[in-house]
Amino acid sequence: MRPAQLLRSAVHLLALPIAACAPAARNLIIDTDIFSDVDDAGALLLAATSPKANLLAVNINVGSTYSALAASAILAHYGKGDVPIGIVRPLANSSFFDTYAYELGEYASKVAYHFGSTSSNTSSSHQPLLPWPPSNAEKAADPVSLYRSTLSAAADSSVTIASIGFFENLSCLLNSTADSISPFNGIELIRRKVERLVVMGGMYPAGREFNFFGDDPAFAAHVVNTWRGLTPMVFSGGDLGGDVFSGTGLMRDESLAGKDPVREAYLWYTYGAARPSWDPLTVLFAMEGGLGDLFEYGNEVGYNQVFANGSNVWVYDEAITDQRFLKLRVSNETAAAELDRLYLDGARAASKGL
Ligand SMILES: *[C@@H]1O[C@H](CO)[C@@H](O)[C@H](O)[C@H]1NC(C)=O
Ligand SMILES: *[C@@H]1O[C@H](CO)[C@@H](O)[C@H](O)[C@H]1NC(C)=O
Ligand SMILES: *[C@@H]1O[C@H](CO)[C@@H](O)[C@H](O)[C@H]1NC(C)=O
Ligand SMILES: *[C@@H]1O[C@H](CO)[C@@H](O)[C@H](O)[C@H]1NC(C)=O
Ligand SMILES: *[C@@H]1O[C@H](CO)[C@@H](O)[C@H](O)[C@H]1NC(C)=O
Ligand SMILES: CC(=O)N[C@H]1CO[C@H](CO)[C@@H](O)[C@@H]1O
Repeated sequence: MRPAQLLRSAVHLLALPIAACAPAARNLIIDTDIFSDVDDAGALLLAATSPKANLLAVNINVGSTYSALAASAILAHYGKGDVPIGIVRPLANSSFFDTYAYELGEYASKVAYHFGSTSSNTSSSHQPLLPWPPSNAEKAADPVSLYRSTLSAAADSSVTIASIGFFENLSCLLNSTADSISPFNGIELIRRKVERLVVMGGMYPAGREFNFFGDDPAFAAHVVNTWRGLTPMVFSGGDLGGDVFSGTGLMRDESLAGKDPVREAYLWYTYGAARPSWDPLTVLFAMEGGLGDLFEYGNEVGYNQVFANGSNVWVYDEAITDQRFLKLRVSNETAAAELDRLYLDGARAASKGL
């Protein structure tokens, strides 16, 4: 991108959202692959504890019973045990193991087990929605039904969807037809109810990233390419969060030892090392009315094209002005420090029963 373009885009953005009287809390649906990386747990902590988010639903796009129970235990710990959870079928008792580096440990089943029991020793008085044993995961909703009912019940143009994993559920939502939940098909529901889609996936302005190719890349391509023109879309790429290492503040706070599910999840997964922040940064952006202090946009015009092989490229088309990709406006240290502050604030408030 030419520098002049960048400058124009920065000026344009300053004028945009901050003045627009944002509601106290944004309606948010999170679509997560909480399983193979712990940053989904950090993202759920943020969404569950931020006053800026009104978490309406969490959909899980990996079919592990532990993922459903872990998400449920995390939400319940932060006082959001009543937020409905959907998960893809079929389910299996599958756990993620140390596959390509020592640092990447299993955490979902441990969170599910240690924080999902009814005799949970957390300080929260809220019972998890889906407590241990894993068979309780079958009680989670069907993701497409959960999307349809949540969107139907929401005010028009009021819902932000943050996609921080794979795309099968969103693809199914797009393909869904009128039913007993709503007379509108998926595309009409999205057009009416969704304010914008915020996607963690891809590389900007071009490249190849796990969330687009890691499952079936055809679903990513279907969602991103079909969504064009339905609502604004904002993309947070592998390049954005990959260099922002967070979680150490939470892991080092001994006063939370054994008490906070996300703190323990980070320790079980990274053995104390900070972790890239793809999903937390994406959710942080999604909860903001505007750009907030950490972000700027990397483009002014054009759209994201995703190929069937999971690669993506930004197409600079002057006619399309409702898609953006994010860049950090601050250093990676500043962004990581802000995430660490928010994790700690949320975890400490929950541990005090606030
Ligand atoms: C998971 O394991 C439990 C026993 O802990 C069993 O009852 C359940 O059927 C298993 N679920 C699946 C999907 O294999
Ligand atoms: C949705 O429909 C498109 C074709 O319109 C298809 O390519 C895609 O696989 C469908 N999604 C799912 C999840 O079946
Ligand atoms: C910032 O980026 C540098 C270079 O990639 C990296 O070594 C460092 O760990 C990062 N710091 C944080 C706090 O993310
Ligand atoms: C909570 O207590 C149970 C048994 O009472 C124990 O197995 C579990 O490890 C504890 N959880 C944590 C996170 O310390
Ligand atoms: C993916 O497909 C696109 C379009 O066909 C192509 O340009 C690109 O080279 C492919 N990428 C890979 C990694 O195969
Ligand atoms: C179905 C589909 O829906 N895709 C996955 C996401 O959720 C649906 C249920 O709505 C599962 O059947 C799919 O496996």
